[in-house]
Amino acid sequence: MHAIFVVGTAGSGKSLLTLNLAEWYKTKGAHSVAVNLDPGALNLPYEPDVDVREYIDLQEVMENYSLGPNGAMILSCDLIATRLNELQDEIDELRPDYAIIDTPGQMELFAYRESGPFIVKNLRADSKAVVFLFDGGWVSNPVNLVSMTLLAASVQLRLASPQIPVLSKKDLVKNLRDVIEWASNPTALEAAVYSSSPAIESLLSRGILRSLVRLGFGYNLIPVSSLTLDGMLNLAAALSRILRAGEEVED
Ligand SMILES: Nc1nc2c(ncn2[C@@H]2O[C@H](COP(=O)(O)OP(=O)(O)OP(=O)(O)O)[C@@H](O)[C@H]2O)c(=O)[nH]1
Ligand SMILES: [Mg+2]
Repeated sequence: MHAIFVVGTAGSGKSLLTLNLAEWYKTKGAHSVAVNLDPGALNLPYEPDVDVREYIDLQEVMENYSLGPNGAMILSCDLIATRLNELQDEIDELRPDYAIIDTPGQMELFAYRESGPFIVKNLRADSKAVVFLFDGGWVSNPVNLVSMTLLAASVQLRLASPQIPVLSKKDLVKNLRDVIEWASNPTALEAAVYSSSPAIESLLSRGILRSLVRLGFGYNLIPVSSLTLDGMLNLAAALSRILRAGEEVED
């Protein structure tokens, strides 16, 4: 079984992409399952085959621990790790080729606390990949793209698994060529930041941009639209390369 974790900031398109990836593999004749790891999910665009909400009920966590909605969400995300065995058993019983795993809406509760790294590390699979979404509705501005680039790098550090950077909501991005170029070429990104925000003068901003250039730090974004399905083929090809390589390493 290959495990694909779909990670990204709130509203970046994780759940819809989970649905599309699961459907994509099904149409290719593979057996895929959609796993919901978001205890706070209210309306999912797919029917999860495995659902963390069967084990962790946000309302119950609020009542049992006398917490407000934010505290309950933090604790619920922490509790995901305690249910790994049950989730693993459920997934294994379905004997999928691919498990597409939709992660909590508030990414920081997954990636920056303990449960996300624990689940990614300890879920048993032949190979694993993380799909990190750069929200296409947000990164068309170069300053926003800089912060998303830093976020992607820090999430990669936290989850310590091969990461595929995806530009979500491709259909909404008017300056697609620019965004792709900026993301992969830090010198171009630096120039775009200065031309769009000449007032960026703080030493920190300059230092961050200089560091990206010095490190040659960039991402080859794969643009994908979950509405038109444009880009799914490229994403599936990138996943296949990473998952196959992961399998060889584990052999
Ligand atoms: N135009 C467009 N809208 C999209 C695309 N993908 C997702 N959306 C919309 O973006 C919103 C959020 O999508 P979700 O798939 O729920 O995103 P999410 O990351 O799971 O959201 P949370 O779990 O709430 O953080 C919804 O209104 C989707 O219809 C896309 O490719 N194109
Ligand atoms: Mg979601």
